[in-house]
Amino acid sequence: MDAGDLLRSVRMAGSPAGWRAVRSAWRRQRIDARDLPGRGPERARVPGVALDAEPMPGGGTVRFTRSVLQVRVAVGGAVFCGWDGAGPEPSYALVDGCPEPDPRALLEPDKDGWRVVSERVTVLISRYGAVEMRTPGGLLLRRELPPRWWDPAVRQDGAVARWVQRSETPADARVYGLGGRASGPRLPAGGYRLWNTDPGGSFQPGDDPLYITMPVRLVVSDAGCHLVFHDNTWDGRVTLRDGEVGAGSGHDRSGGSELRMDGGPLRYWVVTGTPARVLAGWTALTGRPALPPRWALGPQHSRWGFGSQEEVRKVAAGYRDRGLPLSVLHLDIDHFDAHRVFTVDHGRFPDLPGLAAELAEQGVRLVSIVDPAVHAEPGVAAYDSGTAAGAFVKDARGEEVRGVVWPGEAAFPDFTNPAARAWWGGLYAERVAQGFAGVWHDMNEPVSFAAFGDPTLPLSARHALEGRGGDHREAHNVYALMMARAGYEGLRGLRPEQRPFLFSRSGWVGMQRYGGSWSGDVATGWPGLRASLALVLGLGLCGVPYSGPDVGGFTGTPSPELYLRWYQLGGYLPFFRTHSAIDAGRREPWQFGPEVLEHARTALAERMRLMPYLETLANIAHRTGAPYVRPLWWNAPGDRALRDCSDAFLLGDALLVAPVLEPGSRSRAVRLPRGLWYDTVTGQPHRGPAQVLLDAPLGRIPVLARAGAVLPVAGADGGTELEVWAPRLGRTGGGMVCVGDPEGWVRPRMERFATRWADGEVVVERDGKGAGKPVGYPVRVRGTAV
Ligand code: NBV
Repeated sequence: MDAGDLLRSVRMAGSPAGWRAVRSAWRRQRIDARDLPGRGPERARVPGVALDAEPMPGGGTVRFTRSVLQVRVAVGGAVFCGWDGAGPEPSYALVDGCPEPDPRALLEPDKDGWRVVSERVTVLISRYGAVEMRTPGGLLLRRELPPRWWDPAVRQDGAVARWVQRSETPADARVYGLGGRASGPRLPAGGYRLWNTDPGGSFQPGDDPLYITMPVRLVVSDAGCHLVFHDNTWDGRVTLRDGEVGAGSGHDRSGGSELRMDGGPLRYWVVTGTPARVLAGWTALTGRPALPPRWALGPQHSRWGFGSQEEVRKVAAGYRDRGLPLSVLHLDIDHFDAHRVFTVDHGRFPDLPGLAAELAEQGVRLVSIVDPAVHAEPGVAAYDSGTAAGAFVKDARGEEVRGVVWPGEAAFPDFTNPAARAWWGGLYAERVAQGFAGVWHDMNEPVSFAAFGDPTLPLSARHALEGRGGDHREAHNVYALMMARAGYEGLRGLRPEQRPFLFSRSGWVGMQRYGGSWSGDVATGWPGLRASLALVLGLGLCGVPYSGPDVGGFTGTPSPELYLRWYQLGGYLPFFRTHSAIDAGRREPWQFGPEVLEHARTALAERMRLMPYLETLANIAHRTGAPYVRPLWWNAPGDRALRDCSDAFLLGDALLVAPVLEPGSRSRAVRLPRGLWYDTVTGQPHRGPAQVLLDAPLGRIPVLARAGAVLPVAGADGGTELEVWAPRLGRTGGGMVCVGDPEGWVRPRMERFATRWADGEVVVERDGKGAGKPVGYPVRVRGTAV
C-alpha cells in the first residue's frame, strides 16, 4: 500500500460504504497473499539458433535450440505466428475457431532462414527467430525481433512464463487501436497497459488504461497497412516509440514497440492490406459487428438519477412538447430496488411495463442498465438462483469471492463458465417483462470498490475458462466480453424475432459480435470532448464500430457552448446519447438556453435526415467490418499529413465531419483528403489534398460531401431519397443503400448506384446486380460542375 492508497482508505473509512471498500480491499489483498503463486526465481531464455524446419499446410514449423515457431497463413490471408507450441486455439477472440490454412502458402528456405510466400504477405523467418512481414512487393511492414522469456526456475502450480517482444516498423508508421484509449486516435509514443480498468470518477485524455483494452494495433505506413493482434488475455504493457524520418539525410530511424506480458501464450495474428481489407479480414477472424436495431441509431437520452417514473415521463414529454425527436430513454441503477440488478424499486417505478408501453406508443424505447455484481444476500432471487447454478466466482479454497459494489456485499458471476452464462442470460427475462428493449452493461471490468489497490477481483480468484480452469489474471480482460455473450444469447433466446440491443462499458477483442460500447465516464470539459472522438475512432479500428460518448460529459455541468459542440459531434456518431452522473447537471437540450436549443434542434433534424445513411453504414459495418466513423486516411493511407489528424473524421464514404473541439472557435482549419469536397451547407467546392479554413458558426460544424457521393437520406415525407453530390466534370461517383428490416433478421438488399455526367447533367443509375432497373428513389442533385 503506498501513501496515496493509505490516504484513500482513511478517507473512505469515514462512511459505511467507505468502510466496506476498505474491508474489501484488505480481503482482496489477503486472499491473493494466500493463494497467488509467487514469482520465485526465474530464468531468461531466447529462442537460440534455428535447427531445422518442417513445412505444413499454410506454412510450417521452425525449431530453434530453445523454442519452436509455427507460422501459418490462413485462407483469407491472415498470418498466425505461435511460439513455444502456442496454437491459435483455444481463443476468446476467434469467432469460428482457426480458419483453414491456405494450402498454397508453404515454408521454404531463404537466404538467411526461411520464408512463407502468400498472396497478400511474405513472411521471413531469420535463423535467430526474427520474423518480418513484407508486402508482396518486398516492402517491410513490421519486424518482430526474437522474443525473450522469463521462465519459472522451479515448476510450481500456477507459475507462468512471462515474455517480451520488441518490434520495428517503418519510420513513418503511425499506430492506432489498443482498444478504447483517451488520447488519439493516433497513439502517441508512451506506455499503454492491457488491463481493463475503471479509472474511477471520470477520465480525460492521458488517463490510461480505461475500460476496454485490446492487444490490437493498426499500423499505417507508406509501405502499407497492417493489423497485429497478440492473442493473449493477460495483463501486459505496450510501449510505443516514434520513428524519425531523416530530414533529407536519408537516415530514418524505425519506429518501434515493446510488448511485455505477465503470462499467457506468445501468439499473434497479422492482417495486411488497405484499411478496408484489414478490417474485413479482422472481422472475418473475430466476428462481424452486430447490427443494431434501427431505433438504436436515433437520438437517445439518459441520466443516472431520473429517480422516478414520473420524471422519466416528464423528460419524454419535454422532448415531445418541443417537437424534438427522441428514440430511447435509458434507466440507470437508481431504478433498481436498493441497487440490486434485475429488480425494480416499485415505490418510485410502480409500473415499468405500463411506462414502457406508453413510451413505445410515442416511438420511445426503454433501455436498462445491467451490472454484473449480484447482492450476496440469501433471499435475493438472483443470488439464490446463481448460487444454485454454481455460477459465482470462487477462490482457490472453493469459497465464494466477495466484493463490494452498489448494493453492498456482492458475488460475481463467472461468465467464463458456459453454465453461468446460460443462467445469467435467463435472468434477462425479467428485464424483457419490465418492457425494456435493450441493455446497457456497466461496471464489468469488473469493478469491486476498493479503498486501495486495483478495484477488481482478487487475481487468484478462480474461473472456469470454458472448462480449462485458471485464475483472474487470465480471465479479467474477457470478463465483460463473456458477459456480453451471455446477455446477447439470453436476449436472442427470449426474443428470437428481434436483434438484441446491447452495449457494454468494458470488453475485449470480438465484443462487436454482441454489440457496441460507449465512452464511459468522460470528464466534462473540452479535453473530454476530444477524448470522446478518439475513443470512437480507435474502437472502430479495433472492429467495434458502434459507440459514442456521454454527450455533454459525465460530470458537472458543461457550458452551453461545450454542450452544443458535444451535441453537434454526437449527432454524427453511431451511438448518440446524452448522459450524466447523479450529482451532475441535466443534459436536456433545453437546459442551456433558447439559442442552444435551436441549434440542437438543427443537429437533431440532420441526424434524423441521415437515418437511412446511418442504417446503410450499420449494414456495411455488419457485412464488412468497415466502421461508420473512419479516420481521414481511410481511403488515403499514403497521405502522411492525414495520419496525424485527430480532429475530423469520415462518416462512411460520403461525408467528412469536422467538429469544433475548442471554445470560442467560429471557424476551423480542415485537412482534406485528395478529391473534391463540397461544403454541405454553402455548396462551395474545395479541392484536396489541402488545408482549408471553414466557417463554424455556433449553429453548425463543418460537414463536407465527397464529389460523386450518392447517399440515402430521409425526405420531407419520411421516405428515402438519394442525395447526389455532382461528380467532377468528366468523372463518376456512386454509393450504396441498404435499408431494411428495422428490428428483425431479414437481410436487406444492398443497392448500388452510380453517377456520371451526361449531356451537361448529372445522371444516377442502378449499378451492380440491379443495373438497368429503375432507380426507385427520388433523386436530388447538389453541387456545381467543377
Ligand atoms: O450506474 C451509474 C454509473 C453510470 O451512470 C455510468 O454511465 C457508468 O459509466 N456507473 C458508471 C457507475 C458509477 C460511476 C461513478
